[in-house]
Amino acid sequence: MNMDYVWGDVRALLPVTETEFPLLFSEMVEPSTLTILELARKELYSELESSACADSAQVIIDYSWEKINTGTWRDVEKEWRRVYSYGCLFKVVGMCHGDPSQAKIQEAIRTCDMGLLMGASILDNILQRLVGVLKNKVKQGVLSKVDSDQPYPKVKKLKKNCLPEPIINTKLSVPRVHRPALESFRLGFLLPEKPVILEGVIDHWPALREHHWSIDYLRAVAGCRTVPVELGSRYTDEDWSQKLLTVNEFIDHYIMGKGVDGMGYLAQHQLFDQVPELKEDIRIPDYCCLGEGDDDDIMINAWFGPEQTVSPLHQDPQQNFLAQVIGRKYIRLYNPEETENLYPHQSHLLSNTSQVDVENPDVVQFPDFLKASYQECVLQPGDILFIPKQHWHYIRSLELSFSVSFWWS
Ligand SMILES: O=C(O)CCC(=O)C(=O)O
Repeated sequence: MNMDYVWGDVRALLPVTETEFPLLFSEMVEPSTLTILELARKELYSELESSACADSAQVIIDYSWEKINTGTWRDVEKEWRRVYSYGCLFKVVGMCHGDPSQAKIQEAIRTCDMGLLMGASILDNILQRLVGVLKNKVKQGVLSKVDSDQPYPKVKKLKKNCLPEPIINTKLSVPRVHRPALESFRLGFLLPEKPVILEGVIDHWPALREHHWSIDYLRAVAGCRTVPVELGSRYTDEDWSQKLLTVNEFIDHYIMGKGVDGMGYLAQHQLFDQVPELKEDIRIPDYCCLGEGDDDDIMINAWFGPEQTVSPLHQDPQQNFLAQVIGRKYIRLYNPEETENLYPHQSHLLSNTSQVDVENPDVVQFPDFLKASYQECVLQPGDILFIPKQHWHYIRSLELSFSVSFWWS
C-alpha cells in the first residue's frame, strides 16, 4: 500500500488550513469539550502530530457517546451528534496517517459509518466523502478475513423448514396490473385504497439489469459498510435484538450461514444514504408523484434477508410501494376495518403490530382472527406491491430476498 496515496487522498478532503476548519457549537457544548475539539484540530494540522489526534478523538467520541445514548433517540440534541461526528472524523484522520494497514483502513470505514449512523452531517458530509475514498483502498478478499475475527452473537436456532410454500387461494389474491397509467392507478387503487401488484414498473432498474443485486455485487459495493442488523426470528420475540455488523459479516453469518447463528435481517432506511451506489440502482416509482410531498420526503427502506424471514402483521401510517428485487415473498394484507379482529398489542410501542402469528394462529387466544377477511400474494422479482396506508401486512420471504420499500404520502 502506498502511504501517500491513502493519506494524500484523505488530506485532500480536509479544509486546507486550521483556520478554515470550523468548530462552531451552541452553548450546550461546554468549554471543556470545545477545548478538546480544538486540541484535536490543532494536532490534525501539525504535520508531525496529525496521527496524535486519534487520542483526543477517542475522548470526544466516548464523551459524546454517553450524551447521545442517554434518553430516547428523538430527544438527543443534534449538537451532541455533531460532536460525535467530529470525534469520528478526527479518529479516522489519525488512523489514515502514515502507512495504514488494510485492517486500519477497514476500521476507519467502520468509524465513518458509526458517525454516519449515530452522528449528524458535518463539513459538507465529509464522513460520506471519506468512505468514498477509503473503500477504494480496500483489497477485495481481505475484508471477509478481517471481518471474521468479530465474535458473533448466538440467538435462538431457526427451526428448519418450519413453514411450507403457501398455496394462494385465487379468490383472495391481490390483483395484478401491468404498468397502469397514472390516472387509472389513482382512480382504481390509490383513492379507493385497494392493494394491487404493479408489473413491469421496475424492469429498467439497474438493480434488476446491469447491476443485478447478486451476493457478489452487494459484497463489492457495500461489503465493508457497517449497518444495523435485526437479530431474532421476528421483532416481537423476546430474544430479538439489534447489532451493528458489516454487510460482509451479515452475509457470511446470516445468509451463507443459513440461520446457523439464528435469523438476521438487514432492515433499515439509512442503507441508501450510506451507499449511494445502491441508490443509483433503483428509481422512485413515478406513481409517487400522486402524493403531496416531494421526492425528499419519501423514505426508502432496504429489506435484505434469508428465506423464512418474517415481518409480523403490522400497519404503517404512510402509503407503501414494496418493490421486490431478489427472491419471492409471501404477503397477507388486511384492511384497517379488520383491526379489532387482529388483536393489536396493548403497549403503545407495539400498538401497530398484531399479537397473532398469522400462519400459525392461536385461535383459542385470538378466536376472532379467523373472521378477518384478507388478500394474499406471492411477490416475484420485478413486482411492486401497493400497500395503502394503514393496511395491515404480514410478510415471509420464501427464499433469499431483497426488497425496497418506498413510504410516501
Ligand atoms: O419486507 C418486509 O419484511 C417488511 C416490509 C414492510 O413492512 C414495509 O415496507 O413496511
